[in-house]
Amino acid sequence: LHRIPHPPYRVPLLGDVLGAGVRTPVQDSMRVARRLGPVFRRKGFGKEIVFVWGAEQVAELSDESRFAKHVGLGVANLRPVARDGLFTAYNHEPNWQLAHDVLAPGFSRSAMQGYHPLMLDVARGLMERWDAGEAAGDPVDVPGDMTKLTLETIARTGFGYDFGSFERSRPHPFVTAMVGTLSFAQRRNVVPPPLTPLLLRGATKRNAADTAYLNRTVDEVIARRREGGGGDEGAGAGGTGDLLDRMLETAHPETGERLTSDNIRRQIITFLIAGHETTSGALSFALYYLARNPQILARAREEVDRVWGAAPEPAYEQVAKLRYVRRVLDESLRLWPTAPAFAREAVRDTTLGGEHPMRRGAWALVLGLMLHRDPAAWGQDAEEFDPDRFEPAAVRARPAHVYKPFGTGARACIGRQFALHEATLVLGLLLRRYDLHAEPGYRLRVAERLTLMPEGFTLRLTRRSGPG
Ligand code: MNH
Repeated sequence: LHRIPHPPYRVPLLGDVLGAGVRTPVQDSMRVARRLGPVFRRKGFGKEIVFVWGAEQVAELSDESRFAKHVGLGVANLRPVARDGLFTAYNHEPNWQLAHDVLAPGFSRSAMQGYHPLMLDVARGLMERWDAGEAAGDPVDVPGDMTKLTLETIARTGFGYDFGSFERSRPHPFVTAMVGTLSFAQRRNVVPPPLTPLLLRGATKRNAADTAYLNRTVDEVIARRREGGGGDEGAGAGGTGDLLDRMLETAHPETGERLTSDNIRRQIITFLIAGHETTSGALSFALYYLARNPQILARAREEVDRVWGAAPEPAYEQVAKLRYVRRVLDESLRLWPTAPAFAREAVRDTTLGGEHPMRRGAWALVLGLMLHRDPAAWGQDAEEFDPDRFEPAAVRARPAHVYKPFGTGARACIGRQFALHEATLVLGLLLRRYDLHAEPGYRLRVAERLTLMPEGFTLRLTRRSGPG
């Protein structure tokens, strides 16, 4: 450990707090990373964290024979809410494999085809709202509205549940409670445990209320499905039903085991949380970059017009054909991976980069946000937004393991295709229908609440003349 560089001014107890913002720990780490290089450590309140972002070292940490997911920091702080749900389960917990196997078919191509009409329906709901607002000339709150959209999408496709987000002027209380538990989890990372009762007393109480509210909502979702019987308002297509049907009705194909009702509750909360914040941020950053780069926007829109033609609504197959729109998303997730870091632990004694010995169980945080900006992998212009980096030839020319917005290995994101289909569809629909006008004075500020989000980002939208 002593070989790993750390910031120069260390204060007893407080550690490397100088220059550390409580609200932006991830972005602070970017600055430290640039100063200290591909492997460094930071200490806060007695906790020492090793950060890794060099392409070579991350490639090693991606080797599943030596490393696995580590449930720590923000992920661990979600345990009280999500317990052994897919995202927060420890590798050794039997419910991980069980739930993974039961739910994996819910993310297959054919399942996605079933979700497509519902995703379209949710997007229509957003555009109706925006059309009405256009008449009034109101700018739209992009992250706020994207969050409504992605929450509605996962709730309706996954569980046949409608939060009515677009009909509300304020976020649904579920969202408020969820954001509450997320920010609480993040704040617990930066407050030393002995001081938690003192500094976070009110917050701890509020968190308990938030958690209770999340549980109640989820019980209601399950009760409605049980009352309603088959859940035929779910994804429908093919008769396989949605994620909730799968969890209630499917036994493991080999062992015959089923998920317990408490575990189903954990999975629903997990999917409602994991299934929308990050996608909402990805859409918001993509819209930010599109609005700022007229040539890129023109190219993306030209593709939408060409691929979708005069069809009133795109068919499932027409979404994956938006290759350039997809690259805009990939590039947005490169510069701002909305899940900016993930943790890896050694599964046996090993040495990282030939110089850092790690015992079994020792862990490090992969700072994807910086990996994605490593000039050694991405070139000297790594800080610039350029979707052409994701042209197939350019991708082939880069080393593996330099792009990890969805994590890595067995515990990588199960919702990746879901998120990409949803986000590409929505960007296509919006590009076809609206001209985007950014506030001239807006400078990107990134808010952190475990995930990243462009803060205070608004757009004025006008209906485009022509198709759409
Ligand atoms: Mn998602 C795991 C990023 C969308 C459900 N997700 C992960 C991980 C990352 C991630 C990174 C791995 C975390 C870790 O190693 O600790 N996820 C994203 C991003 C988007 C996203 C950037 C959108 C963009 N995720 C989604 C969607 C869903 C979803 C949509 C559900 C519909 N994600 C999950 C689940 C896991 C996960 C569940 C945990 C998988 C596992 O451990 O088996």
